[in-house]
Amino acid sequence: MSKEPLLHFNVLGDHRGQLIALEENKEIPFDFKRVFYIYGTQEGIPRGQHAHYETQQFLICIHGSCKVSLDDGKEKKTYVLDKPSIGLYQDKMIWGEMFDFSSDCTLMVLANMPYYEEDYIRDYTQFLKIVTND
Ligand code: T46
Repeated sequence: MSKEPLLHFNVLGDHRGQLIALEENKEIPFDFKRVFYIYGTQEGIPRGQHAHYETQQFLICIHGSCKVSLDDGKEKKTYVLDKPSIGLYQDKMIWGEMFDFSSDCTLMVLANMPYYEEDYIRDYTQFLKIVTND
């Protein structure tokens, strides 16, 4: 993985509490066209387990915690998302898996494209073939 994907946001806090603002092409490194969030993930169940041809994603755990592994076909790294002040960039053609969800976890995802199932690579062997030009 070339660039550090884990980003720490500026927290605008005062005596009332905290606020984090995310803008396209500033804190989030792309224009976003879609927001979705997953929650209520059952214990021991992983999610994701796919890559995208073109979709870039930015993952923020806005409540609770989870882990995310990012794999470019050569190297796999795991990140802990356990506060709303950090976010993880998942570039296109990076295999992502989300796991170890706390029962109260809400994982919000910003994406640069609308949802297209055709953009998903859900087979790891196929993913490896593509990234290694095999
Ligand atoms: C990711 C993790 C965190 C839609 O209709 N629209 C959407 O925008 C999305 C993301 C999904 N769907 C449908 C497709 C499936 O019928 O919702 C169903 C569940 O999707 P999926 O099995 O891909 O869910 P997860 O939790 O394994 O993965 C999702 C995202 O797909 C993925 O990109 O990063 O959440």
